[in-house]
Amino acid sequence: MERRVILSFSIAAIGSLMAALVLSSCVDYTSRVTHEKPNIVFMLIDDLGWKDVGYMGSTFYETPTIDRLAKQGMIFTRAYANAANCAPTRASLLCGQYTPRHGVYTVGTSARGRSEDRRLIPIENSTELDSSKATIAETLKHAGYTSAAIGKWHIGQKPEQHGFDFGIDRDELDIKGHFSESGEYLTDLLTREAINFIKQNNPHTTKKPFLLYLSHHAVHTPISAKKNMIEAFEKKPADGCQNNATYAAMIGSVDESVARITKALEELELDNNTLLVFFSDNGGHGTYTCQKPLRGGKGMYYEGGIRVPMFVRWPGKIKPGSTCEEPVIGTDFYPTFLQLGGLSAPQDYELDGTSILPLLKGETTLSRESLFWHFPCYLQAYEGMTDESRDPLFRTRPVSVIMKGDWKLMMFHEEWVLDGGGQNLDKNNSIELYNLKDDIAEQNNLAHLDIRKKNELLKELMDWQKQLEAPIPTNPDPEYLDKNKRS
Ligand SMILES: [Ca+2]
Repeated sequence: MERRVILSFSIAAIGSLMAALVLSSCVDYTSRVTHEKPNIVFMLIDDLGWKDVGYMGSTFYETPTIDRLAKQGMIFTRAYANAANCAPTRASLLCGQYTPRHGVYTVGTSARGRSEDRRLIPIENSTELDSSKATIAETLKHAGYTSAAIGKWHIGQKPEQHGFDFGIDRDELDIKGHFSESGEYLTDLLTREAINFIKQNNPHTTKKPFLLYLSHHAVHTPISAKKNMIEAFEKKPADGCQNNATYAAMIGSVDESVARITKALEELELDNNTLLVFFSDNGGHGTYTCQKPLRGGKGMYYEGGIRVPMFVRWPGKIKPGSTCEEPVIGTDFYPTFLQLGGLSAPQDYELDGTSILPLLKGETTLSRESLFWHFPCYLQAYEGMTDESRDPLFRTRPVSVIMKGDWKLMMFHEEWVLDGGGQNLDKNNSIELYNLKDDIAEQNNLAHLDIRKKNELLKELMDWQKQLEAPIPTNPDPEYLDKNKRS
């Protein structure tokens, strides 16, 4: 990859300056391709659960615009985040690689919870995406794209140091919780900034397509929303496990954001050449929402933690009212966007995803067979959590996962060590195997019943771990041993 050019700039001066800089260096290229390359608006919602939108079946939350746009495009029923919490999903999404390649496995420390409860020493976590990684923004520059990352970043450094032309992070704004000093709601503020970016980089003027990565802090904790919206939901009867009026109001503001962005695109006559992706970085928070029938929520590698709502809208290109049931994952966006930009895969940079463009054009399957997750860390349980972890202390312990068609195998490393690296034939239940088609709620572990399928998936998972040199936690935690000696 060519190294990126890092530019310092003031927000006010950027539009014309950047356009002039890039146009002067590659006028022929950009003028030739502007009309072929779509703009990309990627809306990433924080912690939005699989069932947290109307089109996925929620009746308590209200998302009229999201529902309408989803039905104008393609709804993905099996979209997955690359991890069950924020930072690793974002790192994978932006650099196009599975977690073992970049080492951002979790948020902060990999050793959450009490040391005496952790059987193994977890693998150390990187809290920053290494600058050697080429983000999608950096690579799309080669196709003439102008890019902005607005909102939650969460993977160290700044967006501008990772190839984005513009970046606006909450750290640069005077924000407490979800409100600015002047009382503006953060979701509204970020939307306003996003619309400013679109206007200042209008491709009709710049002759350059844009990538807008709008990464909302909603609906992450603290659960906090606009008063009038909360009051509207307080009057509404609960729907089973979805009943929090403030959380519903946060989702309502996300819907307003989608509406404002789409309206701006329409007013600027950009909507027909803009691909809009709606996605979440992990499953819903187990204390505030739920996504039944899926098991668990944020932080777990059961479906409730990693399966997320997703739709793609691209007027005139995607058949309205389409639904896609093929499993797709965050790392698929990178190669998809490369293809939209007319770029081939970089020669010396591994991409772990597969372009979903064939699906958007109406194919029903991809040639890719399996998806993988690797989380060699601990995440402590939440206070008051109602979801089904494996134990009351942790949302998850170290785990690796493979998904192949309807099958999903989870390898739990603590028990795997107890099983002598597989020598004890899964005596300690180190392996869980589910058929998601028959058992979407992951209630029936088939690891002891379908040995052939278990062995097939386990071998493929371990081959993948070797291929990516995924670090596996195997060293015992001395404090755990000490506690168990005493008791
Ligand atoms: Ca998140």
